[in-house]
Amino acid sequence: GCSSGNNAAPASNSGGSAPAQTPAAEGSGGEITAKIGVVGFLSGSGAAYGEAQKAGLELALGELNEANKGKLKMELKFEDSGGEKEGAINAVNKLINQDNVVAIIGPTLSGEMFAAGPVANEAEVPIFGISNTSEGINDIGEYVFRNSLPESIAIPTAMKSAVEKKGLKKVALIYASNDDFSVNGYKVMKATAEKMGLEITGEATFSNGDVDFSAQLTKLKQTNPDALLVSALYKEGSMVVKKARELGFQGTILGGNGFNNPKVFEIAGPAADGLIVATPFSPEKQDEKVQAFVKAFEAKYNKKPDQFAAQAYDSLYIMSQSLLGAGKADREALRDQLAQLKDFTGVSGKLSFDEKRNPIGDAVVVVAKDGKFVPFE
Ligand code: 1QQ
Repeated sequence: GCSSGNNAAPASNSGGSAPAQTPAAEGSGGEITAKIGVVGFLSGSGAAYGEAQKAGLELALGELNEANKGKLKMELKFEDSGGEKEGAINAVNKLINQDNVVAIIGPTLSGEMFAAGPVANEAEVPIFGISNTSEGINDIGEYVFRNSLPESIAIPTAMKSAVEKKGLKKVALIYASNDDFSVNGYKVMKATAEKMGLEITGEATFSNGDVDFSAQLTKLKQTNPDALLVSALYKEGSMVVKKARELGFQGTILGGNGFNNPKVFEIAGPAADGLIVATPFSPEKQDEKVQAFVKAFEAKYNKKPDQFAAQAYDSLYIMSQSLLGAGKADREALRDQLAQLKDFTGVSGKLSFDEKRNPIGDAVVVVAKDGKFVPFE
């Protein structure tokens, strides 16, 4: 089911309504049509991540197609990966071979990107991770990009802040051992603890899909840590937080990027209070661009955007800027434009890439309080 013709050929007036005597003039150009695929965790245990990403992308799409009228029209084709590597691979294959997209945004999880990124890279289709925070994502290849702030920046920022303000000395770690993102976060937590001279009192693992964490948490609590470091996606992570409090753990709880979603408050309830996380995005930030985004998001969806929505939103602005720079919907030209991205300022902060296309950006540290994240100070 391949479409005919060259991949991602510059699409000009293919609708047939344009008068034949006015081909795209050189220099001024016709309207570029760009079909972009999106692979999201849209169903299953992490569906709130994918939903937030879809919401952010659709908001940006409306704004950009309006602003770019006559120059660029973007289309989004969403595919649900279910948060599975296999699902992500299938989605990427379909978007490339059947839908002939010029680029792909997603997939949601680092593990999915590790599985599906090579497929896009080999096909020379730019693939842009908006929530892939693990180390090694960019090593997949030169068609792989991300604006996701790596855990290697976010977690140390949160830990330093927590150690400083809470005087932590002893920490225990718990993480999902069957999820690439969670394993990477755990490694960063452990390395950071060692670097900071913290004592590690214990370690425990669970699997995504687990619902009972009492055995692990009972054991860890007995090691008497000042803080529990949790590397997990929101569903399991929130249940871990809730159970730890139920078991009477009163110390600090600190988590990774997986907690940056409002589902945490739904699942953990008041037990979420005090949870410390680092994020590149806060809807509270007193910044014109951020507040305009929050306002537009709230008007459209009747809720505040989270980090996943914000990074998705930014990614389409980056695509727009890069496609306009390329002057055509061409995969290679788009890749080159993306690689040149410098000092892009989005709602999730300033973004530029290092020589390996790793994002460089800042994290803010937030703490859960009464059903939302507020600055940790
Ligand atoms: C990753 C993440 C997750 C929290 C995305 C939902 O950061 O998989 O890299």
